[in-house]
Amino acid sequence: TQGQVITCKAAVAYEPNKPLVIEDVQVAPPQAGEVRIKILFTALCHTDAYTWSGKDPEGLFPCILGHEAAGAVESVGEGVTEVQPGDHVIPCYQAECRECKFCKSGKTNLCGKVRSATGVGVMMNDRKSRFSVNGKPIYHFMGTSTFSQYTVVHDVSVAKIDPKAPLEKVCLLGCGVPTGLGAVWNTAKVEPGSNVAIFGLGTVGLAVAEGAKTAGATRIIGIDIDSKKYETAKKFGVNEFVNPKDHQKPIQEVIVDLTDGGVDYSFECIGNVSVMRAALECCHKGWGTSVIVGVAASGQEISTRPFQLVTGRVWKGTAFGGFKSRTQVPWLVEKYMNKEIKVDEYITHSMTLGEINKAFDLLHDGTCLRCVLST
Ligand code: NAD
Ligand code: AHE
Ligand code: ZN
Repeated sequence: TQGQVITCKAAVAYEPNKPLVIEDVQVAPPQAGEVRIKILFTALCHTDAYTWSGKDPEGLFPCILGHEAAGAVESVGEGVTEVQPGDHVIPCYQAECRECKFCKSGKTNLCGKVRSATGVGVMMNDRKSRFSVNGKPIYHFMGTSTFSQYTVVHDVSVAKIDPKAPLEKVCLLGCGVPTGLGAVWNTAKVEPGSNVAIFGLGTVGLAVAEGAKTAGATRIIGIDIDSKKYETAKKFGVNEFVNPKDHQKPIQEVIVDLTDGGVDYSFECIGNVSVMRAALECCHKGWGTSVIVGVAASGQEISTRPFQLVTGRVWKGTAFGGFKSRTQVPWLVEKYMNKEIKVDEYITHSMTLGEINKAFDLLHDGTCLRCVLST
């Protein structure tokens, strides 16, 4: 198949919110600096649903969504040296080129090399898509497009992993789990003995809990409007639970009262701008730090009284938990293999690519954390 167009099945999003269509898609060979990957397993993340909803200004249609996956390299383009056919890999929507201003800064995991292309659904080389259906181009998404049996990505967006790692599990290390762990370890840098509040106990919030537990946090307070979330959350380290619906007062006041003035760290893992405000305002005066992890829709804005920051609270955000993807995803895979981090526990459902619309329905069901599709 090397050097040839591959025809395979992919789930195409033709229009916002219209069911995805399983199509025969043509996938062009990788050009210079590109890698064609046979996707074996892909999970769904709420960010896919967000873009599908039409609220993401970077969501272009028709496109192939998906960004949490694992597979094997099928072929590589000219000049690609770090991976070869057969290597097991995780596509990384957050690239790492190790050469750009961002990568060299030592201050961020964001990478500038291919971002201008991945935000508009094309490849860097020729600003075109490698996907088509009957000659009509289909946009890429987040530089990954994993809801397909084959995809083409930039070489700076590929993490080569231990071939012994079970791909049906470690596909989760492409997004949600690292995001939560890294929000605690890299972005907030939670110290032992800290009090932590987590707003939203989906996969991302639970991974924050796991990160907080391993960082030695003392009180890990989970906040969710679905009380059923507490039972599962306990297994990830949450040791107190508050449902905002059980209280008359604003939730930030409830947390401040519970914690003698506020928490040391809070995390917003929902994507709701009023909860982002509450998460900042439940932080302790003088030092409390709040990290925004959830993705809010285009056009939404955050607000608070500047006095909240004047008096020492800190407002931050995180993308992919601050992890340098190509370097650290393989390290996270090793941590999983050594049983130092959970992954299996986040997988509540398994299906096939053909059942993807059913899998999207499940995202809105409180019992689903991650659904893994075999392609
Ligand atoms: P999820 O939907 O599984 O979890 C959200 C949880 O929040 C649910 O348990 C829900 O009951 C709860 N919730 C909803 N409204 C609430 C409210 N007002 N108060 C308290 N709880 C409330 O989602 P997820 O997969 O865990 O993802 C969470 C967010 O993180 C999404 O916005 C996703 O797009 C984003 N995300 C960001 C990054 C990043 O790099 N920054 C990476 C992955 C995901
Ligand atoms: N395209 C959206 C923003 C989406 C967003 O914030 N994405 C997160 C990852 S979410 C993964 O589930 C991210 O890492 N952003 C950094 C980046 O460079 O995209 C919009 O609203 O425009
Ligand atoms: Zn995601």
